[in-house]
Amino acid sequence: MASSRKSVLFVCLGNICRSPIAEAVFKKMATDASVVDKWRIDSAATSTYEIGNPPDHRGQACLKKHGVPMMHVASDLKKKANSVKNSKAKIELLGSYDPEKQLIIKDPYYGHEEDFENVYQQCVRCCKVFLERNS
Ligand code: 6LJ
Repeated sequence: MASSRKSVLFVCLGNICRSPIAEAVFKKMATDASVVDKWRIDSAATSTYEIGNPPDHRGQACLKKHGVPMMHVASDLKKKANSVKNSKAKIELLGSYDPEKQLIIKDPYYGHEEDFENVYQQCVRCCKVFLERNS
């Protein structure tokens, strides 16, 4: 059963802003749709800047406001990739699922609260479509 689970790994630069939000949003949607057990859901960083750190406090505040639980510690994509043997993974932009066609989910690190809200809304729109297409 564990091996027949679908997997999704959300990735961004530091794994403290965008990808933990996407992970938390997707996990909540899958939980609410009672399909969370069918999935492995995680996130990781392309850089080592923030490995071991919790999500950015602005993202934490945003998800708290929307009632989406987020529990994550930044982890390293390269390290994860080395632990996978016969990967059939596809690499895609999460934004390519956006019905509003905002392809790029921009790095909000040097931004403000509203940039995190925009990241959140993009993740909600995209994760919804991604889950529908993979159910
Ligand atoms: C090597 C030089 C860079 C960022 C971020 C930016 C910068 C981040 C960050 C996203 C998540 C030693 C580490 C860049 C976590 C940290 C500050 C610089 C880190 C960059 C460029 C444009 C917009 C945002 N770099 N940390 N140091 N995003």
